Amino acid sequence: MAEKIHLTTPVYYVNAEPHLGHTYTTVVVDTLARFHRSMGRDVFFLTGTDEHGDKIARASEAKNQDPKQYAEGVSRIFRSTWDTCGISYDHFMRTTDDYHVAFVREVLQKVHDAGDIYFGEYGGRYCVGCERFYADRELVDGKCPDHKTEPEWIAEENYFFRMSRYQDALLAHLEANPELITPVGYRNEVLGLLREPIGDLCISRPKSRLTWGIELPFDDRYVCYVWFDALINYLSALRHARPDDWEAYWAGAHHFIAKDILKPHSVFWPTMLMAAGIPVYRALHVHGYWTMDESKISKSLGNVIRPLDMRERFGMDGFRYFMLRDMAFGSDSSFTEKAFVERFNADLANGIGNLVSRVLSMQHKYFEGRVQAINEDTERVADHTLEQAFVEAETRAIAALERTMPHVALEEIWKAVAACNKYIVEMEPFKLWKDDEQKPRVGAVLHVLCDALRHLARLLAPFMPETSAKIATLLGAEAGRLADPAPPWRRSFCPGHLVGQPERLFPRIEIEVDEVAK
Ligand code: ME8
Repeated sequence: MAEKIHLTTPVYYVNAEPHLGHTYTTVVVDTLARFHRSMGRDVFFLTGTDEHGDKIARASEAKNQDPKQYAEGVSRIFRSTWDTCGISYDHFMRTTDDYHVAFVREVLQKVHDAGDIYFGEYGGRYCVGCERFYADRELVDGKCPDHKTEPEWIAEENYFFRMSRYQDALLAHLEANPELITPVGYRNEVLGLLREPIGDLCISRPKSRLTWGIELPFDDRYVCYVWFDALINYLSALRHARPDDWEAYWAGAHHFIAKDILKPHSVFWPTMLMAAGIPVYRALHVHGYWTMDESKISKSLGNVIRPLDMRERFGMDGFRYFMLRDMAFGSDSSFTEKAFVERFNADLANGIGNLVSRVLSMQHKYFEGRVQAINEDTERVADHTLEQAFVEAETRAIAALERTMPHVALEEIWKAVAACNKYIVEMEPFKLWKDDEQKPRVGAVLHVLCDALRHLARLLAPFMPETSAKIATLLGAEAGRLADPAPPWRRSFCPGHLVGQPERLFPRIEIEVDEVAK
């Protein structure tokens, strides 16, 4: 039976529309979902929206709307953005969905019955942007490091989850599972957090202060803290959509987040799971921030890049390529239009775009678009060297994707693109064509190049699905699956096969550097 795997993005807050940061996480998970499917694995790709809590209540007030109606509107924008961008999610969940609300209450009751939830008083500094209390040592000049605002002092009676009870078990679990949190820098950060007492977690908000939340099943004067509610989405949606075999998917649960929400995912969530008697997720993959002018791109700071604008201006695949290639998964990356345009022109317009159109042009110019035969007389060692470059690129790209390093996978694939260009320069088909006796060799060179393009389409499929399909269509060939055994790509065309007319896949972006450098 196919291996089951559950891939998740965070559920995004509906206090504003999707930007580059959300799009990056979603596109990484989409790329991996396509990759795992191509390896024959059974994927459940979950995304959605986080709709309760102070932050949303305040955002809806500012718009003079009731929170339900407000959340509905923005959630729809997230969903339709992902649809327009071609994101291949299997389920879009909303934390206001009935099945989720019911399951959160079930978990709360279970943990309460087990004695892990108690009533007490607490005062602390609370950042509404982050929806969490901050310890003084976590603040920078008395302000939240992300939102650059001073947290409010809040003191009240509340319910608490006995998180501290699971601290030792969490540490032991992390030590026994070196791949639980990657890249390793974030694992070390969590090990650091676990060296200090983690304390207990306040999991309620009195209705006198906030009504927009899930009511506690054991005290109707309170609603559930939004993080306790939101984290459970990863399970509630899976159980709802895959009721018969959710446990098999859960055993392969991989969460993808940025470092802003490391603590809730690495400390709150696994201890909640332990208290509920559910195994901890398989892996947490943490990436860095997209920044602009040194600041994190965020809705509250207003320095926003909209995915639909980028798609409209440069095409979705160009935008996907830039995000996946430019950010080393785990590190921060700064976004400038200049960097975008330079990479687009170098790697896409001059890189694969040019390669595809060159090969198809020569095929049409010399052979009226018909692929020629290769035989012992027309075959050369260089053909095998090029084949080898693709076999290596594939092996390395697969290994990089298995380790959640899409930037490395693309780097490897572009080495194969470079190998094609080198092959053309060395074979000099335009010169050979002048010698009648060499014409069959020109046919063989172009056949090898068409095979290479077909293979390139296969390799690009998870990263740039439209481009992959386009190249395959131009070649009149199926892109095929990445994990096809022993790439059957050499001499894959019958002699006489007609390929399409050359097209410019990625027209160069002509914008003055000064204009885009802003
Ligand atoms: O935190 N760079 O939702 P959110 C990279 N609802 N990624 C970024 C980013 C940036 N500048 N800005 C946002 C929440 N992201 C909670 C999550 S999950 C149970 C609850 C991405 O709308 C990144 O994935 O603030 C980050 O972790 C997430 O959006 C935060 O989205």
